[in-house]
Amino acid sequence: MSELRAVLAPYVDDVERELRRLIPQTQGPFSALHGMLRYHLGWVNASFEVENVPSGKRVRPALCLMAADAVSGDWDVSLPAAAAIELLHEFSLIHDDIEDRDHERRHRRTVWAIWGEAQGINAGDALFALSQIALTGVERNSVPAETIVDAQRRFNLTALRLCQGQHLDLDFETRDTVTPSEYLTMIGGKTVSLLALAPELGALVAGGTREQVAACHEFGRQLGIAFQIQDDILGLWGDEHQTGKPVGNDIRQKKKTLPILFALNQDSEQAERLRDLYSRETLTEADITEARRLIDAIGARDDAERQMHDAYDAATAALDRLQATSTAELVEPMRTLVRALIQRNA
Ligand code: GRG
Repeated sequence: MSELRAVLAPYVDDVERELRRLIPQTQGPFSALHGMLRYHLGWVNASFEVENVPSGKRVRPALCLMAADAVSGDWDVSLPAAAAIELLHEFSLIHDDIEDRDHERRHRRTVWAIWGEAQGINAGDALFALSQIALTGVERNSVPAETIVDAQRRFNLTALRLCQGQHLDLDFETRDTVTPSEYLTMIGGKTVSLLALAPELGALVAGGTREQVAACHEFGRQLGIAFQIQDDILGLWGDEHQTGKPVGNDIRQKKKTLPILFALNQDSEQAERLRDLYSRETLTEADITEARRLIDAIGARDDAERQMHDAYDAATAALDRLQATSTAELVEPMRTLVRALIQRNA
């Protein structure tokens, strides 16, 4: 992951500065609420003392700034949009942790696990409100009013898509059968929509043309598809020392990821055996080893890798379209990001 962090590093300090301006440490009746938000962002510990812990990678705000730079040679103008996007992402993680009853995120206890569900929901809502306020900050950079309204519409449409994706994901948990196509619709909302919005909004606010904004959206969309499928591949065949997750964990938890769904939906004896294993209440280590072998033998890994590479290729093609009206030098960071993501093993 460190290579990816290196690609994102040039943007991270500016993003952090903007985020810290939006969520300052305060005294008085609301200091604990701000403390919860600052805890989630990785700036303080649960006692609200300053502590440097691994925060999110800040992929989305970096993408926003890369796209702004690509169309205008200046990413400063889109900084409020980059912060807004990160806050929307961070808010969705707080609520996601509550909905999934997850006690840990980024190797730390989740907000709701420390302060309870009601305060967790409220802290998430505060971040959502702050994300909207953050976006209006582009006003100080003389962005035209109609562009701000357009940006707000795209921002909230994306928030809606996140809810739609989350709705499907929650629904899938209670269903016996889900098709790969349904899965791709779900990730289109839950993961891909925000990764598509990030460069789209960066380009829009920086004054990009309609074609440039569309190329940036498509770049982020394809990158998001590839990113999620790669996660699914790493979840099954990644090196546990690199991913930090035990081999076979996705199967143990009976997750419905793309390769697993591909295998479960085949019409063969091997798929029948896999469906039988997946219908069990709990899976033994031997069951997990057998399930992994079956998923591979059915061709699910090849299928997922093909779809991942197709998406990375489509992301690169979108960059070629962007470069037609920009310069190679300004588009290069986005190409470097694609290369770093393809090589990631965690
Ligand atoms: C927008 C009103 C509104 C509600 C949100 C809870 C919810 C509805 C949606 C869930 C969205 C969600 C949690 C998607 C997961 C996306 C994902 C791939 C997260 C991991 O992204 P990374 O790897 O994480 O960039 P870091 O930790 O680096 O930030």
